[in-house]
Amino acid sequence: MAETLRLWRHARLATCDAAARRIERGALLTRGARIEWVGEEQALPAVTPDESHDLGGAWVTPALIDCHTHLVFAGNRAAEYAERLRGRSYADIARAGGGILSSVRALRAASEQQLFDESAPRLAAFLAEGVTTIEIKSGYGLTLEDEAKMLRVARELGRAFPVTVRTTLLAAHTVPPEYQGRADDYIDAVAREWLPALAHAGLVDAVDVFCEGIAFSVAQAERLFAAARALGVPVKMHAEQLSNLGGSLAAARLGALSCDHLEYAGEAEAAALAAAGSAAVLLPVAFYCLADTHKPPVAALRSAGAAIAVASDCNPGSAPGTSLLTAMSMATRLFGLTAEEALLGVTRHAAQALGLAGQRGALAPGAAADFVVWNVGAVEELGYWIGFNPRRTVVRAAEVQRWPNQKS
Ligand code: DI6
Ligand code: FE
Repeated sequence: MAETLRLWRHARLATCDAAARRIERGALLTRGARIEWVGEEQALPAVTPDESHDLGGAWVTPALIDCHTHLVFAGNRAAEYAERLRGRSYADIARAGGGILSSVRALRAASEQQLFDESAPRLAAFLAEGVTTIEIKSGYGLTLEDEAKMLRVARELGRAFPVTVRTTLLAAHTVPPEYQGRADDYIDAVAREWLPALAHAGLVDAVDVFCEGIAFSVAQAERLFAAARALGVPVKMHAEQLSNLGGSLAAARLGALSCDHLEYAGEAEAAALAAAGSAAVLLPVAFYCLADTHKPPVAALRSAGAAIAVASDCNPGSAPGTSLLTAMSMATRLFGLTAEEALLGVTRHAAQALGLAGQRGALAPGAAADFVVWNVGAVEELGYWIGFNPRRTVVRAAEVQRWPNQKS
């Protein structure tokens, strides 16, 4: 059966492709689930579409991509946040057995169904803002079975909701109690046993490591990355969040898809990431919630020509947020991104951070026909409103989504 040819006309387009064009009188043609043509409506090819949609002159962008989340978790850490408000530091709480380890205890005690039920409303909040692709990391299980449980829930969310889920194994998030004082043995177990088993089970799209004084060293990250490379699994890194250990230089050298956080990175790291084509993923909600003051090197990333992405980092500790639009606002105000950079950060560059460059995150021929129609007068409004959602209609795989839209 021939794939449905759909015309989407009378639209203002922010293409977010390599040319990052704004087209005031634009149109899109989609065939099946992909975009076939994008341009000025007056230049439309002479075709007879099966369906035609008049978008009423509204702004259209690629659907949003959240390229860094820890969305599947159990419980919350509001009590720790209260402690931090009284002056205790995140690292201090972590060293005392709280922090990530307190979420590990909660996750291990939760059933797969509970985990799904707790995570689903968070995912729904992202989708309501026009997210159709989201990365979800493991990292609160820290046993083979509990990491598998998290990744299965992430996959199940992708089947239950209209969203593409990319899973990332972050077993190297912190040293679990079973391996206290034996971080090298833990990395060996993850690299030699867990990663191959989970990858063969189809649960792993990428591997991540928290490279930090309170977590894992560069040498340990490199060992894990070598195992991932042997399996053909791409790698990413939480790097330079609280200090500079040289993680992002190593990750760039090894061709990581992305380095994330980067508050303590500098010009050398920015140049290395740009040269390697590793996306620089900024996580301003964590910066905000930790009352951090050390900013990522945005000017250096910009002048080096790095692909700057913006993500929510949704997690129960440092970033308890479910709004990618709010992350855009924070990336502009707190880190100095331009409105255009913030938009590219949740579209084209976020796709690159997930290894989906050219396939998603742009209104371009060949890309997935995932886009959002907005109730805005200018696309700059997307990183401007705080706590207000201007989404009108979400289109995924060229289908108007009845949910989360009020009307279609
Ligand atoms: N960096 C983060 O921002 C999250 N993980 C990480 O390595 C925070 C995780 C948490 O505090 O639960
Ligand atoms: Fe994170």
